[in-house]
Amino acid sequence: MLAGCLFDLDGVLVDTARHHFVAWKRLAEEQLNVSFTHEDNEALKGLSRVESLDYILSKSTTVASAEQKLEWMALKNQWYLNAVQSITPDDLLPGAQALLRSLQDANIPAALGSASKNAPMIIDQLGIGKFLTAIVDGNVVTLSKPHPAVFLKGAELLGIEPPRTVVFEDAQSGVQAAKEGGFYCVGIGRKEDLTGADQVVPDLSFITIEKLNNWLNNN
Ligand code: B16
Ligand code: MG
Repeated sequence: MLAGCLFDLDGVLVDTARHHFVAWKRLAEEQLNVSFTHEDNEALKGLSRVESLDYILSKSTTVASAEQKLEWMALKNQWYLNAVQSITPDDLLPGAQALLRSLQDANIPAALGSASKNAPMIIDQLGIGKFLTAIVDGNVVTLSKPHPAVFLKGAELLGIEPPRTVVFEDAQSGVQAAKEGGFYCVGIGRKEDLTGADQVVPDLSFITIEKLNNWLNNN
């Protein structure tokens, strides 16, 4: 039986990826004079802020001091925060609210497992804090995906075991983290982008508790 669920934030519950994209692209082009494509953005999904900046720097010849890197990260984050301040519950991705509600009604605990340091603010704006027993984010865990720390901490806080816990992830690094931690992983997106996921669905509207139990029982 399903013990609990761990949700990635960006790309699973809400689409903030496009705002990360616009802000990183602006930083890359305006400050570092390098291009930033949709493929680059795909590679950054699930990575921490500093890992994302390091990825962009690796495309340029710029050698940056630690101080300069902090300045660029603050600048990118300010642009990102300006963009996400208008997020409301209407921005929840398909099926997110219904699944969170049905888990709560069935007394199955849910937690957040995100790399984002902005997660608490976004959760507040989405109005879904009431459905989450724990929030594990980039402020709580420093080892980022594909390390399983963020999900292991979530399971620990919920008091549940990985094999009967389902992780929902949209990033390859997140799928790797989930499988490394021994979780059942449902990928959100396209099969070809999510190697190693136990199942892949387009969004959370394809998920019911009954379906999760069937998958776990046949695993
Ligand atoms: P922040 P997730 C991740 O969120 C994003 O996928 C990734 O693109 C971003 O760089 C990372 O959070 C850090 O975000 O700059 O807000 O701390 O997918 O793990 O929910
Ligand atoms: Mg994500």
